[in-house]
Amino acid sequence: MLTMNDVIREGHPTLALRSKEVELPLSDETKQTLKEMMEFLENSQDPETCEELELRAGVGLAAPQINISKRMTAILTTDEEGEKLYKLLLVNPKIISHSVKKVYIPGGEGCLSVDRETEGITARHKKITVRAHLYNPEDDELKKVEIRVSGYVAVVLQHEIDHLDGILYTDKLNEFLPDAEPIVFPEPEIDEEENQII
Ligand code: UDB
Ligand code: ZN
Repeated sequence: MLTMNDVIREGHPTLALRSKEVELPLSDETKQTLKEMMEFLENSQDPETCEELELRAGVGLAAPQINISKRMTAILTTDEEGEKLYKLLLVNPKIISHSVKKVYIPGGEGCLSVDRETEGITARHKKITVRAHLYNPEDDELKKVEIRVSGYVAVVLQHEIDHLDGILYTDKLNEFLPDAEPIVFPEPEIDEEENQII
């Protein structure tokens, strides 16, 4: 099981390398790593496991962050509306096209591999199309996919693909981004009667 002890931090040389393409078919060891990466994100988002293992609630993890310099990443997040779930294990992902429009997360990004507070925002393409191999641990199938995402999910994916290229968000901090728009996270609607989120 992966914990925060397995996550290497800013300054570790592996984080600055361009990771290597994963050879296909996937080895059993690589499949195991991919499963563990997703399990880490699931554990980190489970309030009890998160507290017990002292994890940070993660939405994405790239293999180089656990010191494996291979082009693969796990994503576990919803879109900014909280409507669609993205649970993806991607191998050799590549951005094949992107919008001209840019976005940023208003509060700045953060990273499981960065332990300090940072100031500034990071420009990302608003929409991207990614070609990759998608691994499904349930049926042990690997299939070619083209994934088109926008907004928050596109930001997460670009953050992870940057890790595969040895780039941290701290390499791309800006005070202002006049040509980019902030991503809007909708306020959760509160039901006055029950005091519950609809
Ligand atoms: C994260 N998590 O996992 F809006 F429920 C960040 C950390 C660094 C703060 C743990 C995160 O943004 N969680 C989150 C955000 C929400 C709602 C919610 C949980 N990453 C992944 C990472 O470091 N991958 O390498 C940082 C993100 C910042 C922007 C994209 C990835
Ligand atoms: Zn990161």
